[in-house]
This record gives sequence, C-alpha cells and structure tokens, in this order.
Amino acid sequence: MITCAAWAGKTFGVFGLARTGKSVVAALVASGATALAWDDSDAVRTAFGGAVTDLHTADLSGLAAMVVSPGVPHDNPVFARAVAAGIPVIGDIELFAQARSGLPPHKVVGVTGTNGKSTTAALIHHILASAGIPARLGGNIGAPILGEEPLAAGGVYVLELSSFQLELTSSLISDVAVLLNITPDHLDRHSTMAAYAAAKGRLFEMQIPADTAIIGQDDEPSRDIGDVAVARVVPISAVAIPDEGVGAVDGRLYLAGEDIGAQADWPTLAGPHNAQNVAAAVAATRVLGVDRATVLAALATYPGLPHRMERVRDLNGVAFVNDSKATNPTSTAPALAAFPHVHWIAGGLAKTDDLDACLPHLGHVRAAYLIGDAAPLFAQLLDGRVPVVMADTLDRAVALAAAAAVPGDTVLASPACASYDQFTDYAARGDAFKRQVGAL
Ligand code: UMA
Ligand code: ADP
Repeated sequence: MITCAAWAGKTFGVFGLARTGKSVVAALVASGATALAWDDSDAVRTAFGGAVTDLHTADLSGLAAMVVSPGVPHDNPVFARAVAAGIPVIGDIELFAQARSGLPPHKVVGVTGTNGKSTTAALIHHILASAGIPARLGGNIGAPILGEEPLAAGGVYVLELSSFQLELTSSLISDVAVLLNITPDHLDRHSTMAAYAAAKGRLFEMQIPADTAIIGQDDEPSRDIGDVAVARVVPISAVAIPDEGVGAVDGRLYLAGEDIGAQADWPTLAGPHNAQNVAAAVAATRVLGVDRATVLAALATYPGLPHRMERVRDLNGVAFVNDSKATNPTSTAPALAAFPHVHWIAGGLAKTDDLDACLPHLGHVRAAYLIGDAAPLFAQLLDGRVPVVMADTLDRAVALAAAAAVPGDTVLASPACASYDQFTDYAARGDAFKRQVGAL
C-alpha cells in the first residue's frame, strides 16, 4: 500500500466505497489520517463493513479534502457541498501525486485515450518488466494505485488514467504522458466532445518542461492537444510514419522512419488499433531507456488482457471471442474487421446514437444478436444491412449465435455499449460470456 506522512492527523471525506474508495480509506488510515467514508448505496455501505458518515449532511468544514471515486457523477450534491465548504474535491490519483515525494526516486507514465488505454499501459508494464525495470501497473485498469506496494528506487509506475480520474487530479507530473486517441465516449458525463478532450488534455497541462508527451496523430481532437508545454513531443500513428515518432504502415512499425518490425510477429497485438497501442508503448519505453532489442522481444511475448479480443474457445470449427471491453462503436469496429464471418453479439447501454464506426465492417457480419437497452436502437440502425436477431439477454444471444454458426465463423461478443443495464461492469459481462460458452 502507498502511504503519505503528510496526511497524518488530517481528516478526509471519502465518497464512493467500491474499489477506489476502499483503497483510499486503507491508505489514509495507514498514514495516520481519519477517513469519513460514505457511499450512496446501502448494499455497498453494508459490504464495506466499517464506520460510515453521511457526507450529504455532515459538517465538511475543516476536512483536508473530499476524495471522490471516478464513477460518481459531478451532479452528485457532494461536489457542491464540498465546494461550498471550501475544501478541494480530488481523486485517488491526486492522493498518489501527493504521496510521491515520500516514495523512493521513481518515474510515472500516465496513459490516457478513449480506447487502448489498458492494452497500452499493460504493454508498457510488460516491456519494462522484460527489461528488468521494477514497475507497477495501476489506475483505471482496475487496480487502484494506492493499493499497490511502493517500488524500490528506479521503479516506474504505469498509470492508466480515465477522463473521470483526470478531472479529479491537479498535480500529477507524468515523466511520460501518453494520449492514444479521442473519439466520442462518456458524453453523458462530459456533455461535449470539447469538455471530454479538455479532461484528457489535463494530463499534459500538469507536466513540466523536462517531461515527454506522446500524442496520437490519427484524430483531430488528439492532434489539437499537440501544442503542449514540454520539450519533447513524440507523435504516434497507426497509419503513417510520423517524423521522429513511431508509426505503422501496412503492418510494419517504424521508429523515426526506420523499420523496426512486423506486427505479424506479435500475436496478441494484431490489427490497426493495436498498431497505435504498440507505437505508443514503444515510444514510451524507448524514452525510458529500454533498448530496441528488448522492446521488440517483449512485443512478441505480450500475453494480452482478458475481455479484449480474447479467444475463449474453438468448438466444432467456430471461434468464440470475448471482446466485452469494447464499450463504444469505435472500439468494436476493429474487432468486426478482424474476423471474416462474424456472429456479432452487441448491445447494452448505448453511449452514442449511431454505429457509424462499425458500418464499414458490416460485410463481415453474418447476423447481429442484440441484447439490452440498445437492442431497439441498434435494430433500427442495422435494418436492411445485416440480419438482426432480438436476443434480449446474453445467454440467449450465445445460444442462438452458437446454433447458427458454421465452421470458420466467429461468435464475437463486442457489444459497442456499456454493460450497466444488465451487468455490474464489462468484466462481469465478459465472465458471463465465457461461462456460457464454456457450457455449450
Ligand atoms: N456512488 C455513489 N453515488 C453516486 C455514484 C456512485 O455513492 O452518485 C458509489 C457507488 O455506489 C459505488 C461507487 O460510488 O459503490 C462507484 O465508484 P466507481 O464507479 O468509481 O467504482 P470503482 O470500483 O472505484 O472503479 C473505479 C473506476 N470506475 C469508473 O470510472 C466508473 C474503474 O474503471 C477503475 O478500474 C477503478 O476505479 C480503479 O481505478 C472502470 C471503468 O469503467 C473499469 N472506467 C471507465 C472506462 O474505462 O471507460 C472510465
Ligand atoms: P481502454 O482501456 O481504453 O478501454 P482497452 O485496451 O481495454 O482500452 O481496449 C478496449 C477495446 O478497444 C478492445 O477490445 C479493442 O477492441 C479496442 N481498442 C483497443 N485499442 C484501441 C485503439 N488504439 N483504438 C481503437 N480501439 C481500440
């Protein structure tokens, strides 16, 4: 666990008691601070087990800060109450930033972007580990960073950072900051693309001149962030060879214009979306001093992450692929493109009112099996383009798709939607898919 002497004797509000909140309470208490903990859900408060304080009614004056979980929307009254009481509203990443001065000398890599954050952060961590550099992987990937053990001197903390976390962070200086891409997502929370892009841009605003910014060039909102105040900006692209940056063309990757290898040699990193992730990870680890041969060898041994194009089972010549982490149309598009004959399980809580990013790849889709809230909307959007089956639930979708698939086909769960209408999160949805496929 990461603790901080400066928190001792202070009192903090901790709002939200799921993964983030629990790690925050533990780190504060272990540092000698008092944590006034609250969660709006009765069930979560009960599961938490410890003492709770209703932060909607408690006197907040004198608190050192209100530490809010990233999933709590900003219209929750706790934000206005904290502001009215004159106390800062922060997140667990800001607490980590505060704790850094007490940690042995280290570096931080911050990774953000709409899609590919987890893959890129995990790949950077894997390359560093392959190079023998002590490293920790935490943040939005599902491992709150305060819950991790501190690293010895010379270590690197690799943080996956969501826009929600960045909005609650004001002093995280990333030695290397990575922005992969910005496409429409989370617009229920951020209301406009400009506001969403601004949240991601904070990662670079917090940097100092000695730091490095690695910035995706393949979409306009990301390119717009390129004008940052650091000495070194490394451009990355999945489709072009940027001068002095890392980019891909026709399945080959180039570092400052020099050919460094073929994607075909990196089995878990196929597809143009992964070319972007690899470019970012190569750029980041080269900046951190890992030699080229070690980087290349590590790309070939990267094991991949669950719920991202995860091949679950081959049954009678039919492949079953769990891509539950694809929670918006842009992240589903590369999955549809990757397989020639797809029985596509899609739906859940829609994040956009279109499927535009997926439309170019519908030629690969034999049928769409629609589940959850978005099923009627998606049925309308796909009408006349591919056969549509209203499956309603994931288990029916798996059964119907498996019955229809013939050898050579792929049953792909890549929902292009959030999961919260039917599951606790994308991982629970992916686990359910794997269980149902296992039972076929
Ligand atoms: N809550 C309230 N009041 C509210 C809203 C929520 O009390 O008005 C409570 C809920 O009852 C719940 C807690 O707040 O107990 C939820 O907090 P949370 O959603 O932040 O849950 P955590 O388990 O702490 O997970 C968070 C991230 N969740 C979100 O950003 C939504 C996790 O990212 C992250 O892995 C984890 O911290 C550790 O850093 C998940 C995610 O979906 C994977 N992220 C989004 C994404 O990747 O697209 C951004
Ligand atoms: P994040 O952590 O940002 O949600 P992940 O690495 O978990 O991203 O990948 C989620 C899904 O997004 C994957 O299943 C894949 O289909 C898609 N994806 C991954 N990387 C990219 C990228 N660079 N651009 C677009 N889509 C991507």
